[in-house]
Amino acid sequence: SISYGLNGLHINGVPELDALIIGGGFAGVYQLKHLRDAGYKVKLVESGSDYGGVWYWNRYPGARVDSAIPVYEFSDPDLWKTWSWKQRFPGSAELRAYFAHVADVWDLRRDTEFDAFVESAVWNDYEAKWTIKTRKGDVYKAKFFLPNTGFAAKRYIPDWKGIDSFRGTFLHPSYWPHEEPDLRGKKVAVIGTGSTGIQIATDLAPIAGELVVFRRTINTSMPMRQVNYEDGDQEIPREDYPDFYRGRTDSFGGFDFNFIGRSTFDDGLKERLETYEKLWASGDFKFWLATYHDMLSDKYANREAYNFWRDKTRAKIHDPRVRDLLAPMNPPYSFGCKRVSLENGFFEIFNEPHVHLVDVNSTPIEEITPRGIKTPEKEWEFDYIICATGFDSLTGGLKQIDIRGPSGQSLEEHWRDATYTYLGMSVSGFPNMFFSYGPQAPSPFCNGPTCAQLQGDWILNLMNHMRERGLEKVEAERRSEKKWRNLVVKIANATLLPETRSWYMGDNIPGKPREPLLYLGGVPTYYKTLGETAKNGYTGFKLE
Ligand code: N01
Repeated sequence: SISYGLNGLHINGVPELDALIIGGGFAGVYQLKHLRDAGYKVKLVESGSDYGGVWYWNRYPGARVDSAIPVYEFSDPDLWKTWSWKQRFPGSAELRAYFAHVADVWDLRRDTEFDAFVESAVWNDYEAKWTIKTRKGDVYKAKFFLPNTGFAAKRYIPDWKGIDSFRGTFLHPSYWPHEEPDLRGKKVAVIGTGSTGIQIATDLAPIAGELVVFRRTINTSMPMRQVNYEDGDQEIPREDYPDFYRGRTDSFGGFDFNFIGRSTFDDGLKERLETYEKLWASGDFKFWLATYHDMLSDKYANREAYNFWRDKTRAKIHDPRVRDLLAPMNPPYSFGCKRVSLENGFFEIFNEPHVHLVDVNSTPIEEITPRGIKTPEKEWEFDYIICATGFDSLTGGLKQIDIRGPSGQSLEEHWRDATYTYLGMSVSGFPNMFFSYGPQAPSPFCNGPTCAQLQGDWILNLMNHMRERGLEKVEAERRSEKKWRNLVVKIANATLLPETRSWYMGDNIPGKPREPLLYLGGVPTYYKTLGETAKNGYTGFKLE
């Protein structure tokens, strides 16, 4: 039966959509607003109870973005003219407030379904539509399936013996309880020193009774240089915002800065140190992504950067053992080839007598016990174990949904041995499906809102192109995704990244294929490639 419900056309009770979007983060909400404005019937489905994406989930103490304002927001004047930030690097609660503002200004709620985890999406070739089902039993049909699951939708907890036996509270930071646990005076373990682990440890050190950080690999964190804004005060004048936002796609990382046009050893020692000092003092990711252009590709240039970081960092740490563990004289991997984090006093916490550092390389976690954590050295007792061990990044969030194309093959099967995408947004055998901030795009090397906008605009333009021509189906050709994968690998191999074990290479998840998971050609080249593909009638795709 066909009926028109409050929300439009339903066939046999199933809502018929032009597009179903997964995810209430930057990419998802951008697409909801712009697809709807273009006249498409769209629904956004989100497993959380509100907008924010990673910022909805990551509520742990110290959770804070490490891209500065105003780069980390949408470019729409309707939003920034009516919004003022309190800090240069806002915390997760302020980011959620921003998302609520976006939802109001863009009137998003009427087309959003929360608390709905999409568990399957199956393509029906006869209807040229996806059938999408949520865990709570809702079913949708949509011409386009746009899973914006982001890069961190699937948490990773190592398979330690005894986790269930622990009598205290065991937490993964991305699923932090909405009712804030009171950690004052408690014995707390933080396992992992990625961006999450260092933020939590820094925030908990002043309040915990005892804090033990279990670390495996160094984190080459750099000073964040937080700034508190007075009322309405912002980093740059608002009249400059339009130019500022236009400039984001000219920057390698989608920021407001770029690598400098010189190699490390073009400068003599004195000039080089001056340059490093200047980058260091400005905070942000400048010492990583606004430095000499050969830093990530030349091992001598890279070592020079590491030495500078090392000396600055060692000077902050009193205990020689801790100093050697957190900032060793020789780097265990190339600087910047694992995610660099921004810190606000992380290294100094180890100068406090109640904060301890355990090196899991020499004293591994043998098991979680009812009382705490057992290493070969001793059994540590804890009230809380915070497992900041990261995510099955980039591919995990997509592979955990049962997505099946016309052949019946699932995405998980298609990607079992190696990831294939075309343009980091589409996959052969999966028509009318586009994801953003996923594998083989600049994703983790691109500021989130920049990527959400440029990929969202490209998807919308493609949908418009098809609508104008009465086309029903678009699918990446197999040879285009093979070529794209080869390009992604080739670019990565011209850098030092593949030599380092990191989640950029899939190394953090046991059994995950080892491969470069991101496009390292930079945002300007990626943006140009997307533009050229569109201009030439969407080369590399079959359109019917
Ligand atoms: O996760 P991670 P994350 N035994 O994978 C360790 C973004 N983010 O949640 O390095 C012991 O980086 C692991 O050790 P190693 C950002 O893009 C942004 O911290 O693999 N330790 C590592 O130290 C970031 O990169 C923000 O040797 C184990 C840690 O756990 C991404 O999210 C804030 C272990 C995992 O670090 C993920 O960050 C937070 C084991 N068996 C996150 N397994 C901001 O914007 C893993 N580890 C600031």
